[in-house]
Amino acid sequence: MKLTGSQILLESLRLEGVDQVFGYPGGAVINIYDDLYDSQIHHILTRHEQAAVHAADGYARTTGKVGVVIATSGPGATNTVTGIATAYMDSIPMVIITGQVPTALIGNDAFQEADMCGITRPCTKHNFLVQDIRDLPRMIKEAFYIARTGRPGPVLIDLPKDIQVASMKFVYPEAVKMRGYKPTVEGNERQIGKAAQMILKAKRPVLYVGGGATLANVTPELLQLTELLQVPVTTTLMAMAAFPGNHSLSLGMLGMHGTYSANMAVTECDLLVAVGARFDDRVTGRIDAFASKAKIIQFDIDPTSIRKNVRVDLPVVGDLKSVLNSLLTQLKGYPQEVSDMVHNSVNWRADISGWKAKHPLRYTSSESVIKPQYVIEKLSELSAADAIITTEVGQHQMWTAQFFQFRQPRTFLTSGGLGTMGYGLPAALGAQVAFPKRQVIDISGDGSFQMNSQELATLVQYRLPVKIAILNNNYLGMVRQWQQLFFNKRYSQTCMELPIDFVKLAEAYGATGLRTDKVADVEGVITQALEIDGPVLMEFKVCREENVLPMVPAGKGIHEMVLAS
Ligand SMILES: Cc1ncc(C[n+]2csc(CCOP(=O)(O)OP(=O)(O)O)c2C)c(N)n1
Repeated sequence: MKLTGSQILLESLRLEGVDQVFGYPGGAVINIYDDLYDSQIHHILTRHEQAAVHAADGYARTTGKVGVVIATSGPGATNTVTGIATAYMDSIPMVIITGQVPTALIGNDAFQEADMCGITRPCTKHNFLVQDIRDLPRMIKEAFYIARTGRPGPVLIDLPKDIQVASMKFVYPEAVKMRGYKPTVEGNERQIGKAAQMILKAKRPVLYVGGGATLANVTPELLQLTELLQVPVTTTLMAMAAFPGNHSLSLGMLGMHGTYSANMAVTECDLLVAVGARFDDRVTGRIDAFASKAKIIQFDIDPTSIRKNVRVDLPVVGDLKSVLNSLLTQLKGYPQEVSDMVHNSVNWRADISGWKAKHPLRYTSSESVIKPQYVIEKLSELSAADAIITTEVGQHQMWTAQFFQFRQPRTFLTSGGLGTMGYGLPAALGAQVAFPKRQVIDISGDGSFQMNSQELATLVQYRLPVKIAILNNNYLGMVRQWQQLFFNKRYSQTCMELPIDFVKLAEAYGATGLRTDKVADVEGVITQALEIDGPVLMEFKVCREENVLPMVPAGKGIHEMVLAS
């Protein structure tokens, strides 16, 4: 039987196991939307294409599946770019389908034409312009394969309108044959053996865990490794939920707003084992001071991430699951050496306990004004163990990383690489679509919330009970903090004085709004919000000039922290 291009697309999505897509229609995808009308695939209509991409991203981060987006040509497609770049920087598997003007008009400045392959080349793992319907099934197959294998990432398929309406006999390829794309799966056993020997000799080791650990689902292996070797673990922002924050060997986050103990441990360690982490500049601070006393082992699926930012003594390229399992097997072959190593690193763990006790994460609490950190502690305390937390970008994001205790993998969704304000609400939407029964909470600043607040409408339309906690300081707080510390308090364009009534805004969309400026009410507001069976916006009027500390000033080593007094 012959199928049209748009039918082929939907049938291929079905064969890839896709039952949920996010998108926004338009002339250049109207045929796809017409076929969607009869299809079993669920579609969520967001209010903005950027939000559709973040929603698919949130869906992908919580489920581990490939998120799928459909947008029309021209402005619809260009609206997806921030979402695509966000997913690209955080290695999130996604397939974005954009409509395109008919092939004969491409390059003619046709109505609603944009060169999406050109525009997204630097922010996609790969992209395809379909110029012949006979290529369509293969390109879709390859797009999903590329998105989910190796280091995952977004793949774009630009689909001209004439190809959506053309038809042919449909056969979906069974296998992918791509020359030049060979995602490494198994790590080299000899290299892993060398890593095991280096680890067994270490006296002051640290595991430095990044977002790759979440993507590879290696929380159980990390727990085994740390418990076998009694090695302390620090995570990046992206990996906060990949290792339980309440574990006695957890150091919390490292880097610019990391804990004192994590930053000191990395500075003083003799062996740093990086697991799916890319040595981002927010993590390393001044490179020459970063782990300068240590040998570095780097485990990563992506060969181009190896030695990109720092010198590495031993690289191991491979899927983290297989690499860590083979490392564990090898280590278990040396029980005496393992126990010697644990014994030899006793003083190291004592040093670390000392650092933790000397400078725990802290803030000055207040009876009269709500401290943002307090709200986050309460959210952490009152929410379910499997609650999914998203954030926007700014101070509230860092306070969430510092004061929320994450207990399970894939429960913390945040834009780590690109740092996209407006990410959290649509990502929460996508997570709630994936898990309708779990608590999903977006922790937001007043500035970031206004970047995609229109998605309140989507929450209400689809009855998605996302809870939003706005820590309202009437400032673009994180920028204000820098202006305070480094620009002599010249608060240029960071004050949002307009008294927006967020409660009324929530109500205008048909959601519930709650507000407080009283410390004593914080707990009650959160409890009430979590009990309400629908979307709720909580506005907490917080201390306006609170700062995120510790902080490593730009250009300093991570041991040169400004600490909370
Ligand atoms: C789309 C986008 N524009 C600008 C920035 C730069 N930026 C980073 S944090 C920040 C302030 C965020 O303010 P708010 O959302 O109110 O959160 P707060 O820092 O007050 O918690 C800005 C403007 C950004 N990260 N993303």
